[in-house]
Amino acid sequence: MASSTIYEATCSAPVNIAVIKYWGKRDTSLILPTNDSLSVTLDQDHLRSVTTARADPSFSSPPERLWLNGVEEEIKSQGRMRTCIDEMRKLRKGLEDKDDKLPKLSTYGLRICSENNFPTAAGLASSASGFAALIYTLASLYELQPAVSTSHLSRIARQGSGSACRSLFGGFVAWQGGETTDGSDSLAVEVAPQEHWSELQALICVVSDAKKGTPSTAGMQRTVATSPLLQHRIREVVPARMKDISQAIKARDFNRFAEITMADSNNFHATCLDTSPPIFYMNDVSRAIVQLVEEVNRASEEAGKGKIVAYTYDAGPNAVLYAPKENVSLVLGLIRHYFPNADFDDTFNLLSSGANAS
Ligand code: 2P0
Repeated sequence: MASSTIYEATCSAPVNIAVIKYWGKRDTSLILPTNDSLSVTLDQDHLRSVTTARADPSFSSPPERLWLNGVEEEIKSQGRMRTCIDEMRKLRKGLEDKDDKLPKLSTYGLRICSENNFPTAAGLASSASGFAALIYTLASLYELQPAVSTSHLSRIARQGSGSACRSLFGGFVAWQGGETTDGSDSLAVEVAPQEHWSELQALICVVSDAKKGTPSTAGMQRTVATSPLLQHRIREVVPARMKDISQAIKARDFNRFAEITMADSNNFHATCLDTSPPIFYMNDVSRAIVQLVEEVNRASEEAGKGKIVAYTYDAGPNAVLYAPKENVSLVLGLIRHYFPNADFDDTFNLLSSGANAS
């Protein structure tokens, strides 16, 4: 029967910034990590990917096409995008097999458009929000929820980009690395929703918007292959920190949260330096921000108060600062005072409630 129904969905997903870092894969094709990680999902108004997908039986040759920020991208046959689309189709087919009345969307072609509301070159995690938005949009188009849980969807987003699995949830999110070889237990879970600790805010200081020297995917496997320190990180450092930071988040204990966040950023960058040849992501400005934060915190602690602010750095020189709302104007003032010539995007972001339909 010919149908005039349009099958289309638009959803968005936010960026997440890890406080316990993912760095290393034990399986590079399924994207299974060498350690658990934990992140904070940022406010969607500032940093998000928005994806629209349409399914139509007339879409053919090729059945799927994709545009990223207005430019058409090839969907490679062995690529991550292909895997994500195929896995989502399988889930839809499962529903269609159980219910004869459902339109056979799993047999239709797809047109997908995705845009970021932030510059991809800013060194921010566009692959995380991008794949999370793709998976959430296809889940909405295929009406997979509630039959398929968000954690189940995160297993598929993970196969697009590891950190993407964490962007399906808002607030505080753990990626449980899992132990199986098929990846069935490698998924994201919510540690606490955004409302749990809404006073916590994030400031992104874009130190450089140049494209990073060593891409994460290649860099992390060089670390796996050559860094003795990574083995210590995987076995000793991360398991204890995952427990400690989860407790700090549940107790809204900023002092402990800040201590663990900064220690893990430094441990991650130490493993990069321990890689052969070494990988340098932070630069002189990044290190100056570390010194400023350490000094501000020391002065506050000497005055009998707790830490004011925490830093963390991903695979690039840009600083992400976390601070309770009451400290935000002080931190902004200090940053502007000590870096008067820097053109930082110093908007404080609220935390986000996760992927959602637009
Ligand atoms: C993280 N990063 O936990 C860590 C911290 C960068 C430093 O996840 O190969 O883009 O696509 O799984 O997720 C960056 O790595 O790598 C990353 P793939 P991804 O956020």
